[in-house]
Amino acid sequence: MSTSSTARQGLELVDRDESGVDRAFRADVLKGLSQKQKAIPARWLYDDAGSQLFEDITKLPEYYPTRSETEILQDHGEEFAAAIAPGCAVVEFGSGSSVKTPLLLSAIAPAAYVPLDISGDFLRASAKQLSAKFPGLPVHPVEADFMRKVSLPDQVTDLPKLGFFPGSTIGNMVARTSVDLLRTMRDTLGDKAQLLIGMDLIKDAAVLTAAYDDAAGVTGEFNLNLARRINRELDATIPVDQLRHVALWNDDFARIEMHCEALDDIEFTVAGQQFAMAKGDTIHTENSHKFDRRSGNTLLLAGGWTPMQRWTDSQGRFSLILAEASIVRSAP
Ligand code: AVJ
Repeated sequence: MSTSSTARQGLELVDRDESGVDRAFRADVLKGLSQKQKAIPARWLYDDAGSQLFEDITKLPEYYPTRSETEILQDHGEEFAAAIAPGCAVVEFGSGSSVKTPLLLSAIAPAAYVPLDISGDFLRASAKQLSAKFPGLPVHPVEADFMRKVSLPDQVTDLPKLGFFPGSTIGNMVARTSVDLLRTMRDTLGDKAQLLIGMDLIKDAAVLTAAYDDAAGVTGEFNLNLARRINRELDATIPVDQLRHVALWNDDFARIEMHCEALDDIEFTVAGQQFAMAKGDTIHTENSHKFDRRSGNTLLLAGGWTPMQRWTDSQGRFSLILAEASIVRSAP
């Protein structure tokens, strides 16, 4: 897993230069700010401050996805238990939430739980929480980048596998990347596996934009924290008070986009490089794709998964889909 240039910081796999700068972060930021439409991959939103702000977002009145998905997990436990292979290993892509994961584990009583996360710190913290709640359950955390094939612990080799990918995190990726990930998940889990995946649904644009531009301004802070992080970590001079948070609905691509918009003409440096934005220019910081029944099914099929069962919350805002790796061929 580790290469000669990969230093372990705490338990995190981060490649840092002599002065402690995350090389991948710097490369993504410099490349992204050099484009005509400035864009920085959304994964960099989640430093410690960003992860805390996202936690705060999940409690906002406007941000329905977490509550809607939790409602589904609460209300359909018996159906999950009937549809999911008994005695399976639940492999969660991401460290797991303290609310959603226990709901699933209680419902289906699996034989093992395998959280996968690139951040060793989050992984250890959530594995510890889980073990405390489920004392008899074997928990095998794996520190890994799940965008690549992960070799699962020997202890679960002979168990049926259920992948769990809640939160509509799949919606953060453009189609090509999400298809790559779904196929990689299939490689990781095996061709007899099942996958339980959350997908947020297309709905009234006002409801969507409110969820990503809340009245209390928490999502704005989350978005602008990326510029603050660049200033903190990359010796940069972005005038954050000259940027404003924008959330817009892109109907062609069925996604919410987050941008940081310049309130004036501005200039700044990042790691010694000069950048400029004219008033109204934006840095695109996140996509959050939304789905309907058909587009969700099509995405899963393109990624090598056959959708089998689907649940939505009482307000029809969010969906959980159970899919199987074995391809059901309905045409020659
Ligand atoms: C963590 C990707 C599920 O897209 O809804 C929330 C991130 N961004 N508010 C989402 C997010 C702004 C969130 N996900």
